[in-house]
Order: sequence, then structure tokens, then C-alpha cells
Amino acid sequence: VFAVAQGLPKLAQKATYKVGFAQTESNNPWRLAQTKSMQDEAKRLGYQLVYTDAAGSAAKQVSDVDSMIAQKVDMIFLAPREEKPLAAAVKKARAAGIPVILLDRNVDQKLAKAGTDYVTFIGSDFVKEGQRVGQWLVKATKGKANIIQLEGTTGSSPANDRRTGFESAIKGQPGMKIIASQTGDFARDKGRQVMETLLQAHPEVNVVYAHNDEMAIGAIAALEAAGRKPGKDVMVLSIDGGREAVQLVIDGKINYVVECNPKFGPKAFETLKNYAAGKAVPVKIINPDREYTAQNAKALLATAY
Ligand code: GYE
Repeated sequence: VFAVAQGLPKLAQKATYKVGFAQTESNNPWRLAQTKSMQDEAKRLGYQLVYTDAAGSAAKQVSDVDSMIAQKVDMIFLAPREEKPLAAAVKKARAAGIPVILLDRNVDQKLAKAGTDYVTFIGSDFVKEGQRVGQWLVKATKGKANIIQLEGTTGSSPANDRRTGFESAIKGQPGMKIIASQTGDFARDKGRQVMETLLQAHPEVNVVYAHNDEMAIGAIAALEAAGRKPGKDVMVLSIDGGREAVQLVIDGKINYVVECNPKFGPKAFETLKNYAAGKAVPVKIINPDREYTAQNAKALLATAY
């Protein structure tokens, strides 16, 4: 299925564009790297970028999109914080004749559709990311583990899908149990606090699966404060692959990381140009993800974001 055929708002071919980028928050290195990549590419092309930061509020992000519509931007890049509340914002932009490209997170597919309500989703396959972590863990533990899962932002597509993928990968393993699963909102300090509480209630834990690096790093702090050895007596697994986490793989405190690369700028703007040129744009553009292990982390560190 290709986007151009479906009656989406058209985008004229112009020498320069005024483009919106509605970011979800900027409290972690992943978000900062993504924003920088978007800003750098806009600058390189000589496009005007209208940037907003929803500061962790889906309601603010909805009004940020409203203001971009009012400013009549040519196109909106949106990183929807949560799947449901932002679906309506996507439809509003479409009704106003402004095409939307979703970056890194998706909206609820029952509420808004790729190729109809928005042009395309560019990002990772989150189900697969979770599956890769689960499959690695099955091998590494020979199917025996007491797992604490630190979930991402409630209602966000990566949290939903990383949980689904992981749980599907360990499903056939009677010796692998998720003994607790709670949200840490993709944030370092929240991850630390949640881990601190869960650790007291579940001292039998020997694996922490965090939906992103930030929560994994927070969990490591909680484990160390409690006298546990992250990476040794409690395995730590995460997703993202920022430089700090890759260094922790080298240090032996994180055992396995699936990459989720935040450098969307070049792909995002290339897609804009293809769309304006009337080329067929696929309704999903999936970024390839690497992985970091004790074997390759040193060699790949310099190329991590
Ligand atoms: O993993 C996390 C960020 O939406 C894929 O959001 C993104 C996730 C990423 O805050 O660190």
C-alpha cells in the first residue's frame, strides 16, 4: 500500500519548506539526539523548522499540533507521545490540508490510518525489538529467569509493542517468569525509583528488562544501592543503545541492548521530498536496528549516538 494513492493532502514541490516537528519531551539523550538530527537536516536543506516540545504531556502535544496548523506549516513531523490522544491531532491536520509524517512512535491504528490519515510511519519495529531481547534471554538463561520488566510510557506504541514482543518470545518457557511489570515512563529517575520499590518486594529477581536505556541506567543505580551486582547476579537488558548504555555493556553492567536509532533527520526529510515529488511512499518505513553485546560493544561504541 502506498500513501500517494489514498487522497492525502498534497505537498507542492518547492525550493524551501516551513515544517513542524512536534517532539514529545526532551528529558533524555535519545530525544535530544533526535531533535538535533531534525534541526541539523532542516538547516542543511535551508528549511524553516517550527519546533515544539510537549514536555511529557500528550495534551500539550495536541495543542502544539493545533498551533502548527494555525501557522500553516507545509508538513508536520509528529512523534506521538501516546497512541490514542494524538490520533485526533493527526486527523485535524489532515482536515486542514497538512500532511503528517509520524516519527518514531505510532498512533492507534483503529483511530487513524497510515496512507489515509497520515502519510507514513518512520521508526523501528518495536515488537521485533522486544522479541530480540526475549530470544537472547532464553538462550542466555537456558529458559530460567525471574524477570522485572520496566515498561515505557503507558499508552505509547513502543511500550505496548516492546512488551508484546518480549512476552511472546518467552511464552513457551515455563521457567521464565515476569514477577513484576511496572511503568518507569522511559525516564531514568522514575526507573530507579520503581526498581527500588520492586527490588524490596521481589528480592528473587535475576533479570531486569527495561524498555529503554534510561530506565536501565536508573535500575542499575537502584541495584547497586541495594548491594546487588548489575550484569552479574542480576542481568540487565535494554533498548536504544545510547553511548552511556553501550559503555555499560563494556563495563559488564548491561548484558544486552537492542539499538533504536534516534537520528531521523535525513530519512524524514528525504521522505518529505519524495512525497512532494509524487513518488510512492510506503506506509511504513522501518529503521534497521543493531544490537550491542559484550562481544561487539567496544568496536561499536564510537558509532553509538
Ligand atoms: O526508545 C525512548 C524514547 O519512541 C522509540 O522513546 C522511542 C522511545 C525510545 O523516549 O528512549
